[in-house]
Amino acid sequence: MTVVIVVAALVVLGAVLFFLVGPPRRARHKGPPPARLAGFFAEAREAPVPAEAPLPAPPEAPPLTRVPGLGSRIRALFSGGAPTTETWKDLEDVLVRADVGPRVAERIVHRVREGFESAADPVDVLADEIAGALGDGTQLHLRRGDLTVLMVVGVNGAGKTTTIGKLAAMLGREGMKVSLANSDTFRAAASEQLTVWAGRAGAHLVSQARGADPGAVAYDAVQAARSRGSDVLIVDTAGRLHTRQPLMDELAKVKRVL
Ligand SMILES: Nc1nc2c(ncn2[C@@H]2O[C@H](COP(=O)(O)OP(=O)(O)O)[C@@H](O)[C@H]2O)c(=O)[nH]1
Ligand SMILES: [Mg+2]
Repeated sequence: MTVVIVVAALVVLGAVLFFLVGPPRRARHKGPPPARLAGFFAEAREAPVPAEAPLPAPPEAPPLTRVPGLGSRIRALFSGGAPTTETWKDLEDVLVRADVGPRVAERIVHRVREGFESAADPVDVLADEIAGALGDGTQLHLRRGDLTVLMVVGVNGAGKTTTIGKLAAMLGREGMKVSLANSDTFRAAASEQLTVWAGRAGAHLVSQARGADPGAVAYDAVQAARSRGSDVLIVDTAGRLHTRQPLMDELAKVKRVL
């Protein structure tokens, strides 16, 4: 009871004060700043802007050194006159370092050694032998007037995307209409990389956001390639090791979808 009376009294007192004094004032200023502040602003505007301190010079970059290509390394081996046993061993070593399997490297060097004449360019001789070692199984078996789909698979960094760029350029030069599909939806910037290659080769690209289903990209790409009347569709895939079964199953799915 006492509490109710006290609360009622406080409410009445508050209402009376409100009518007598008005609402509480807020410390808000409208209009121009008071004279002392105006002087401060004027001074600040006229003060010279301090010159920017010069940035410290960037550290000296080390000079770019060009790694000699395979051809120049091989010519260097043969520059000292007639090849010795050491030269042939070094040549085998150069090939193995360039990812040629040891057995194939040995076979190639053996063949080059057999037919080598001192006047010949070792790089030309080697190129012929390597082409021979690759065999004739590189026909693309394209079906003219119909869509041929090439699906490119392999381990990471093997050169799938780069090779697709080269294939697209080559087929384009042969007068074929080429479409590319980016079913590598895993690697960062894979789409950007293939976009650059498609642009260079004048090919049409089908791509989706990173993380999309690679099978869905492949499906869309076939539809798009058909409706554009493309002769060839080259499908890029994310690199994987053949020992990773779930990743191999994913490839099998993309192939089924295609
Ligand atoms: N020198 C050289 N580098 C290559 C060749 N093919 C690919 N590369 C490089 O190898 C790296 C991996 O190639 P990429 O095509 O992205 O491999 P992917 O992961 O199989 O698609 C890139 O830096 C390419 O520039 C080639 O024929 N010669
Ligand atoms: Mg790639």
